[in-house]
Amino acid sequence: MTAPRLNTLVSALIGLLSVAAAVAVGHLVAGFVGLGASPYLAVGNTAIDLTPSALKDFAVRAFGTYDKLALLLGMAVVIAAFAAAAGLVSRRRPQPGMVLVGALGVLGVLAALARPDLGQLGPLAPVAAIVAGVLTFGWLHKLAVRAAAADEARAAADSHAAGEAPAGDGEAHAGVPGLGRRNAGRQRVTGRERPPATSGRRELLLASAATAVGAVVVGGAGQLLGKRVDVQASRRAVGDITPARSAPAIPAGADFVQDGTPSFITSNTDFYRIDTALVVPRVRAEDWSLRVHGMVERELDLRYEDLRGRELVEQAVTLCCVSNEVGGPYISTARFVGVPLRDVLNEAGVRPGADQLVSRSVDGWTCGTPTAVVLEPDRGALLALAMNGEPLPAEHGFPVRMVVPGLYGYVSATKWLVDLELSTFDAFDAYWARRGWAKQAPIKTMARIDRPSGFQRVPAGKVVVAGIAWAQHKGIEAVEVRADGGPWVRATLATEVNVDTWRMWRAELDLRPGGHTLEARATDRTGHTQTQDRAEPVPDGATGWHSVFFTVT
Ligand SMILES: Nc1nc2c(c(=O)[nH]1)N[C@H]1C(S)=C(S)[C@@H](COP(=O)(O)O)O[C@H]1N2
Ligand SMILES: [Mo]
Repeated sequence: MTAPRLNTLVSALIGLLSVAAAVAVGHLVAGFVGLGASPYLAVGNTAIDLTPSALKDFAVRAFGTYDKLALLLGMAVVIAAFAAAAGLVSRRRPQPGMVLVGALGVLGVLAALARPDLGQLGPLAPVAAIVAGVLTFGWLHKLAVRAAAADEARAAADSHAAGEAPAGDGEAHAGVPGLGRRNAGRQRVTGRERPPATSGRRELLLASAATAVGAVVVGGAGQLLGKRVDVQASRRAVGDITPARSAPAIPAGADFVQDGTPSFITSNTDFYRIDTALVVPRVRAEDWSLRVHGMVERELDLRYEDLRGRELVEQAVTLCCVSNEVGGPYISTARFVGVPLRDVLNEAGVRPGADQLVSRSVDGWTCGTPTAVVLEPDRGALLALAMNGEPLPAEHGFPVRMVVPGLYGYVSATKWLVDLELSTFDAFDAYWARRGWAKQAPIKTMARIDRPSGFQRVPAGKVVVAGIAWAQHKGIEAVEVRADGGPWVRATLATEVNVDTWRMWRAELDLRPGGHTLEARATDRTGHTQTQDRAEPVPDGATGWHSVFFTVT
């Protein structure tokens, strides 16, 4: 007797459930060896690293800081489709589906091997996933075939008995629509020779439900285990980090919030976040250490308490991301507390020629900063421990990150920092340099219009225009605005806090009812006025004047 053909719903479901079991078991094992080893997350992280910059820019543009959620959901859809397909090509024999499910798991193994932060145990998680996925597939498939065969036998028995038994509903289908192969006609009341009506289906249904529930429980357990490294407890244990030298209080008049600018200090929850980490790295302060090595006189190995015991300084700094379009949102300001990075490098003794400081995060991300900039006495480069009066939030690099005023984040602001290597620009390309971004990336002088917003309708009369401007480490000299290509009007600048932070501005314009295009441009303290020429963020930051179209009614 040939094996029965499973119906589409059952076969697709077998594929989906086995992949769910695989992902869950992978996640459970990852709970022990590091959540990044979870096949789903490892594949996602590797996808991030392999994604061409252009696509990544698109993702950031389209989804903003939800780009990671978009990736995870997109992957879920693709994997689910693949899983269903694996089931559908196995309507008679389980082997094709088992091979496909195994192949999917191999992707996880490759991804785990490619992750720099997982160590040797990393591939265990996807290997366990493969075993779970393939076994589940074989098991469910066997049960489904048995159920379908029982159905067929029953149908045969029914047609055999047709005409003898009175028509009736019996326990037909047992409330399990779609499971097993549907019989052509209505079920008939059973004859003595008939095989047990629904035991095959019931077994399959139970097994499927058990697999689904098991996947949720097992996956959830992995998630809990993975988070047993309690970063929040470590942050609480760290407590208050008080600087020996506090930054001056932010003066009144440092922003024009009432006119539509952001507040001068960005709260930690509102602070923009950009990084390649799909799971926020979890490093406890008590486990943390920083190795300083490479072209140095003496290697250093610093613990968190070593840094904490030093003279800590506090500075307000505006960070911004090179991937900002003109007028973009990835810019924020915080008060950072930390150790002057210059002091640490001087203790290690930088050898001549080491023009690049390579910093590395616990998840393997790398960043190259000009050594000369970090060593400038008044640059204010920091190994930061705290942000706005609390230990760094996990998303912003707890326990220690770099902050270098005046340079875009990708060449200066390494989060979850664990390694500093003195090297050269010739010898090493950091993460984004390898992907076509410039090795040198000082922040470009820029103005952004925050109010009115694009296509806003504002009442006639004096129109208040407000925004931000930045030229970190140079300082803003002037901001000008104009409407419809008319004469430039000098904006009023808010109180300056320091040259490393943004500067708010406002102006009032008399505008007739109708549509208007506003433009703004900033001039920094070196006398440089930002260029009108439009350039994309790649390779070293967007240029051009921000413009906003709006309507006066
Ligand atoms: N470990 C790590 N650090 C990183 C990154 C990253 O991907 N990984 N991204 C950098 C980039 S591109 C920017 S703009 C800043 C953003 O810092 P924030 O998320 O605290 O705002 O972090 C930098 N530090
Ligand atoms: Mo960035």
